[in-house]
Amino acid sequence: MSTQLAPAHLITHAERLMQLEDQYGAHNYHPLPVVLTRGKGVHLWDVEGKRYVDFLSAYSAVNQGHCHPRIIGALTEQAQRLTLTSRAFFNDRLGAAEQQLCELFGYDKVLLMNSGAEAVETALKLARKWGYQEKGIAPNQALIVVAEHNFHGRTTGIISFSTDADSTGGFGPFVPGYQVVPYDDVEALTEALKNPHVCGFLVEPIQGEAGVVVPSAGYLAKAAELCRAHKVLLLTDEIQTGLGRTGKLLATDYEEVRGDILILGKALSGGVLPVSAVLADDAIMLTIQAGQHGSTFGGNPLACAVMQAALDVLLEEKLAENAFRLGEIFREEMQKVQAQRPELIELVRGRGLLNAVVIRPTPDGRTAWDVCVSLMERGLLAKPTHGDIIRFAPPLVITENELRDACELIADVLLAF
Ligand code: IF1
Repeated sequence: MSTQLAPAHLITHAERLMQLEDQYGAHNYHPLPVVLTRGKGVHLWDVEGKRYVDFLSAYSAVNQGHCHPRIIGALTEQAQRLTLTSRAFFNDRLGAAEQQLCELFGYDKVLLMNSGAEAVETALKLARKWGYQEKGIAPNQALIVVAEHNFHGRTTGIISFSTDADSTGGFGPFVPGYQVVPYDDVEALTEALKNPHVCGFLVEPIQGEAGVVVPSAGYLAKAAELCRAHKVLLLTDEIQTGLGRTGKLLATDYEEVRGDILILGKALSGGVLPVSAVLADDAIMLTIQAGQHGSTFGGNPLACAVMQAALDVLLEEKLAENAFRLGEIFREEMQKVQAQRPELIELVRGRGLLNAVVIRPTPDGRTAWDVCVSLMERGLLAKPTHGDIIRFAPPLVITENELRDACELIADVLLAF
């Protein structure tokens, strides 16, 4: 049943645009009431011309900043030449892009997909194929271990192992073959991996959606050691934590851990179009042969051109190093605020420029959402997750001055709360 749109002259342009989304768009999100029209670097502008500093970065897809000239240049140049051939034929962009990815991350091969969920699904299929062909697991008996409070995407296959009611409610029946263990729990993981049917352990090095949950030091290294000991593949989902976001090229670099299957997405294209990638060595990647997996747009020339530019920007502008340094300043500034308002701020956590502030509900019931509305009114965009957690993740191109100004703004809002 569609609601009548209010007469245009009675509402603002922004309200009209929000109404259109409400009337004609699915209600699968609850956006903050801001209508954006332009982005550049760390800044976004709304339709009234107000400027904001972006502290969400489209969930870490815009690490390189909005509309980076190098990436947009690559997009527009390639768009005039060739956008899509399908993999039925070769093209002059894919091989070089694959080489750049494999050499940068140190893997034999890469399989390019589009969305993060597609890359996760690809990684799961690879782990199972390897489990049957190389580990000798009986047909259709392969198990993949996952962590509680995981987030790996929204397909029915991936939500089959989600522990989040919103992600799973009403979408059954689910795909079998998964076992959930508590995150950051070595004993539980040790027990689970003893099962000879287990072919893989899929894990986020830092749990993003769960609220930027950083595991104990050594957890990832121990998990990798347990996987090796039990001939289980370690699948590292770096779709959100990778590509400089946590202050290293990959979040697993903090523990010198190398996933047997590395999953990338989001900032792989600098937020310009969907590009995702699954990297693995030959023994794993070659278990999939011609005709056994694919995607119409996977590895298209336009995506390859954009991805190569996005990676160049990441490395040449030293975005991981910037994230590492500025992340320390951010947490230090937020911890000062926490010291002044311990009754409001439960904790501050994160790595690099992937951080979260956990808010306690105020006596009058205000929550992280209300803090985000106040931040928006002051010109900073951030999004709450799970009610009481605010994720702060600006583009990695942010300068120290811009970061310090943002910390001041956030402190003002929190201290006034
Ligand atoms: C939403 C947040 C959620 C991801 C990890 C795979 C994917 C994601 C670690 C799938 C995607 C996005 C999806 C978006 C909100 C955002 C998100 F954590 F980043 F905030 F949901 F948890 N692995 N994360 O974070 O990639 O298919 O979306 O390209 O679905 O609401 P995708």
